[in-house]
Amino acid sequence: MRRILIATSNPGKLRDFAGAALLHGVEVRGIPDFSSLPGVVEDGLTFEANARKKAGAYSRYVPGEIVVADDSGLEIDALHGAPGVHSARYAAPDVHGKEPHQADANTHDEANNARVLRELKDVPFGKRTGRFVCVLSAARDGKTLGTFRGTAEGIILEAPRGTNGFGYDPLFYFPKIKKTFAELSAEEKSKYSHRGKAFGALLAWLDDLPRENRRG
Ligand code: ITT
Repeated sequence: MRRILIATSNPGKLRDFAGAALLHGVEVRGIPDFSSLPGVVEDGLTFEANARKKAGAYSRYVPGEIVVADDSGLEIDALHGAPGVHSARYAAPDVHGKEPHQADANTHDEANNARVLRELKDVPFGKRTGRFVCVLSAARDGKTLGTFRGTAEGIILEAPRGTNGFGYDPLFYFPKIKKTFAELSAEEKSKYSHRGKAFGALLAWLDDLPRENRRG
C-alpha cells in the first residue's frame, strides 16, 4: 500500500487525511516525533508559499521520503478574503492583542469562530458566501516536487452546527448536501472538501511519478 508522510501539527487535518486515505486505499502517517522538530514561520502571503515552505523544511528531517504539507484556510467574500492565510490565528487581536500576521501562535477554534461571527453580524444570508482552500505541497530533501490546490464553496452560518471536524467546520454550510462540514464523518467530508480534492490531485500525480522516484 502507498504510504504518505504528512507534516502537520493539526490533529484535525490528520483525521481528514485518514478519512481521504480510506477512500483512496493509501496509508497516511505523521512524521515521527513531529512535535519535537523546530516550527516553520508561516509568513507567506499565499497558501502556496506557506505549503511549499513547510514541506521543504520538514522533508529535510526524513531524507529520501516524500513529505506532504498542508496550508489551508477560509476565504469569506464579505470580509474581502479574510481570514485567508491567517485562519489559524484570526482571533489574535482578541486573545493576544496582536494582528493575526504578527501573532506567533495559533488561537483556538472557538475564538476564531467567534470573531468570524462577530465580523459577519450584519451580513445577510445571501451575502455570507465563502470557500475553504487547501494547498498541498510535496517535497523531498528540501526540494518542492509538486503543489496541488482544492477548494469547496459554501455559506457561513449565523450559528455553529455539528460536532465533527475542526476549525471553522461547524460554521461552513455546504449547500450541495445541506449540511455543515461538522455534520460529516471524516470519510464523507473528504468527498466534498478542499482537502479531499487537493489530496485526490496529489495521488493522481503520485501515480504518474516514475516508480524509481517514489517511496512508500
Ligand atoms: P499546520 O501548519 O501544522 O499544518 P495549522 O492549523 O497551523 O497546522 P494552517 O496554518 O494551514 O495550519 O491553518 C489552517 C487553519 O484554517 C486551521 O487552523 C483552521 O482554522 C482553518 N481550516 C483549514 N482547513 C479547515 C477545515 O477543513 N475545516 C475547518 N477549518 C479549516
